[in-house]
Amino acid sequence: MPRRHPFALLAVLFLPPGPGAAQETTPAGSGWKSGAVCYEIFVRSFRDSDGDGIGDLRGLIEKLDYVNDGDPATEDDLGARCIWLMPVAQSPSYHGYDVTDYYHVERDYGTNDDFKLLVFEAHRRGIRVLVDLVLNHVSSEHPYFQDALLHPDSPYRDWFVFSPVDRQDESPWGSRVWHRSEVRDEYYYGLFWSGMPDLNYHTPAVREEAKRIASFWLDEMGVDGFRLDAIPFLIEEDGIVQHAPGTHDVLRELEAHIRRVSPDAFTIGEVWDSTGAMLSYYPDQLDAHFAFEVSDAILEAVRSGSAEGLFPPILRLQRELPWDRWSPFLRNHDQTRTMTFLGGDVVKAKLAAVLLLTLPGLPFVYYGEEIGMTGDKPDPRIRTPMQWTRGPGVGFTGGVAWEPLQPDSLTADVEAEEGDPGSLLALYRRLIHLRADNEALAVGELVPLSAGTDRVAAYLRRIAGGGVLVIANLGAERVAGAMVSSAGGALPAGRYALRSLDGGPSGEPLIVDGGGHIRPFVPVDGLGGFEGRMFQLVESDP
Ligand SMILES: [Ca+2]
Ligand SMILES: [Ca+2]
Ligand SMILES: [Ca+2]
Repeated sequence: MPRRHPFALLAVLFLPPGPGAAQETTPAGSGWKSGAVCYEIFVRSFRDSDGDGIGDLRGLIEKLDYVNDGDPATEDDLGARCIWLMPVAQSPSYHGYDVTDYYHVERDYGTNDDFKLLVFEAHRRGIRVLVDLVLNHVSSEHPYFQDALLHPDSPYRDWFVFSPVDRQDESPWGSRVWHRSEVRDEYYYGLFWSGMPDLNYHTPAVREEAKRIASFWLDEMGVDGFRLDAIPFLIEEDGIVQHAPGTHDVLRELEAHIRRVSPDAFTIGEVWDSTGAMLSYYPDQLDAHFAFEVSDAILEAVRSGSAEGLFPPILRLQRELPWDRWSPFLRNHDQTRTMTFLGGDVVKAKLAAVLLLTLPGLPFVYYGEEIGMTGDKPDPRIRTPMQWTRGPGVGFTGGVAWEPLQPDSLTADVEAEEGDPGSLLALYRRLIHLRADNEALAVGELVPLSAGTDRVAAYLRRIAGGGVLVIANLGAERVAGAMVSSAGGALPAGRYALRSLDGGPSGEPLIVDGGGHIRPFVPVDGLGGFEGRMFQLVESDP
């Protein structure tokens, strides 16, 4: 369904044709997900266009060519096909997860027209735009909550949950959820903190408002979908505060509404929990969810040097869900950054990228991970300004950055890594473009192989007629001659050449017997510490 962008006509009239103008003016169909990688951006920290030290939408537009220049022939961009913007609606906090006005862009970031221009410029490059939708709660400064707090006869009283007594309940992580009103002798429910009163989704008007907000961003602002925050907590019922049956009903209702408004929209939810808990949100609610267990499994494999726990969570998702309904990632805006988690070892960070971008799912990359930015809690320190160049404002701002830069801004930045084919950034770019163009990496089935040792991860991404073989040394020590083999039914019988996909030498040919077993073979003489190799299987004559 074509969407009208009020800004689009103006932009067509007055802007020079962009790099992607000939390619696609509006992203088409759901086929975009095949081979796609999405990029999570914190607008406040990405690029400041006016020198006030705060990243903004105009700044993000300036950097869209970095994300994807819209030209499939160039590979000096990241090549992401979608961006998830952390909250962009008005909010009193730096992070934006407590909204005061769902219908206006945060002043620090720009105007609604700036946002529409961003969407136009993103679409011109084939980039889809997802925005964070925070529906569990509002800011305690939201006018509706203020009205409900001040006036017992407010029409918004039942949009929130009040109690005449302190009910002493605790959140699943042990914090107080009832907060004393400063206005009257009563308490209100706010799962995360007193500044974020929960909306009451038992109230039909609240559910209608959530739909109106979704419609506004889809129709008026032109977005391609949403990342939905903290969805397990939407409804409280019978003392259940997460994964309550009513929460699933609310999501079904909301998703059906989004489908009606925009059939091609993509929705992905945050269920920061076990895979089992996450699977309760299928098949008929949001499109996809972040696979936290997969994230942990990849990083743990790299950190521990053992493949033992790597495949089970991925195989479970593969059994239960289509590949485009779950998203692996390394770290997000709530977690210690990958480089810090891996002890500052860039070789390990490279291996983690190889695993993330050669395993199944629809992967997400948090901004800055691709240049190896560091960062640990508290939260503002894992959301620091993007490091574009060397120098005082690191190309992020001409003023003073809203949050002090990381110490590693002296050593890790886009400009320096762009000039180095051996950099982490160069690797991310190669892997993302490779995934975009390689059917097996995009949609192939994961088939774990035996490598005779947990220190080596070996797997196929199988498609009809072959696929891709990945072999990775998870340890620091060189591994010589890892012997790879498989159970039956791995591949059709035959002989396959191993054509390198990573610029390294070809591998030894692979032979599959009549039972589909890969006969034990040594694909490469040796693998350096934390080295991963990728090969295209090419069926050849015996
Ligand atoms: Ca600014
Ligand atoms: Ca390109
Ligand atoms: Ca709630």
